[in-house]
Amino acid sequence: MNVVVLGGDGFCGWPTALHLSARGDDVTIVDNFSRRAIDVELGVESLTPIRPIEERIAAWTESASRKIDLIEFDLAHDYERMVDLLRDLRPDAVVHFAEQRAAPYSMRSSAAKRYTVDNNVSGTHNLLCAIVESGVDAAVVHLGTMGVYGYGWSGSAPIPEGYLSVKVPTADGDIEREILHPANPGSIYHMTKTLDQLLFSFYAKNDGVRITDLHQGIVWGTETPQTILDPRLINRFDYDGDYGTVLNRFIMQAALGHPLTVHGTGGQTRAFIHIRDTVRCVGLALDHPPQTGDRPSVFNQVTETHQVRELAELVARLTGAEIAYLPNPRKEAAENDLDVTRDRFLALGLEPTTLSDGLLEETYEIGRKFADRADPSKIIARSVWSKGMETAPDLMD
Ligand code: NAD
Ligand code: USQ
Repeated sequence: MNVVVLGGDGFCGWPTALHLSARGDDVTIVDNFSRRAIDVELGVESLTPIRPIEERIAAWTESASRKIDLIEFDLAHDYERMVDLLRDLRPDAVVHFAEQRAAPYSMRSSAAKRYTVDNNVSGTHNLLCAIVESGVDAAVVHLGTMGVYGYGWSGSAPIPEGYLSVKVPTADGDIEREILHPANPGSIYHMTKTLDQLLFSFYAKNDGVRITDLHQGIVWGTETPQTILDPRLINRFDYDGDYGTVLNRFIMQAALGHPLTVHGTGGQTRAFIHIRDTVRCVGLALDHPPQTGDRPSVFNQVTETHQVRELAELVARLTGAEIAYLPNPRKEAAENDLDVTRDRFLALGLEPTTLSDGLLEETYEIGRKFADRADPSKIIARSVWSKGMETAPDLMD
């Protein structure tokens, strides 16, 4: 399969590009390296020493005797480059990771809010519009988020895969319909993903674009069978207060001897998936695209759910770390139920990797190996959801 990976230099995009290349797909990465630029803006670096993209790609060719092509442009602003790329490469599919993906970053300032909306919504729209203009029938696989459903809206009712069955009252009795699950975003970032969903519905209906939207949970871990083949292939590991996600942060904090930073009571329940399963799921989605005229196909890309407090206790038990209960910089429910339907990937043969599979230790070892690269002053989350909200002081020099 000929596949373009938009955002292929990122945390999920890089290992996915390698996975697809390893299974025989012809891969072209597109990226504008905005994520690397945001690291510079925030004065932080990946915990792992990621190499420049050219060096990564050269190392892959040496390790696997496989070629990956690279094209640099900004999906949100270089529309003609996207049209030209589709016409030149005529890909079978485009995997779309190229968005600003951190909820705290999206809330840190007016500039970051506006950048996130502009980048994410324009990028997604440019891709869809370019597919129509080019006339190339490339299937789209987009990385969306579980956060489009929000947390706690439907209580303990299971969250369906994208569409909710409802009864619409009419004068002649109820009619049954399936609608997009109500959007209930908890940050500007999550809101952009709910806007993406509307763009997908329209372009599938109006232009017959074939779209799969993967509502992914929080990705943890860092390595995949391909990224461990050579140190130059190592994947990104974000740990800072804006980009670090909760489980990888707890594991890294334990490795550093930093208390585990639970926001509030830690009663928040979230969905998780290991990076090894992220790349497999994208491969499965590419192999099972919808037909022209179908509504967007939605998968919940999740393998397990956990409460934040329970994760902190697990990491503390395994490592002896202390737990710190801190003021929550976000506006979110202190406690929520989360029952996620995840039948579609299981039906396609996904064998889920779970926390119990020994990979916590693997991630902890990476945390220990690179602990001296961490800047403890970047750990506490300081982007607040509205002005004046309290944040914690640094807990370590
Ligand atoms: P990331 O920031 O590491 O990677 C995104 C990549 O896209 C970066 O390399 C960035 O430079 C590039 N990019 C951003 N805007 C671009 C543009 N306008 N033009 C070209 N390239 C651009 O993020 P990630 O963690 O790999 O996430 C990838 C996707 O998966 C995102 O859409 C995110 O919303 C989704 N997702 C991530 C997680 C997670 O836990 N990391 C969970 C659920 C969903
Ligand atoms: N949290 C802590 N302590 C921390 C960090 C986070 O208690 O040190 C809490 C947060 O308050 C939140 C939960 O952990 O309640 C999850 O936070 P997170 O930063 O791990 O995840 P989130 O902001 O939801 O975003 C991440 C990715 C995003 C993706 C999303 C999937 O950055 O790209 O869309 O996970 S989901 O959560 O399913 O919406």
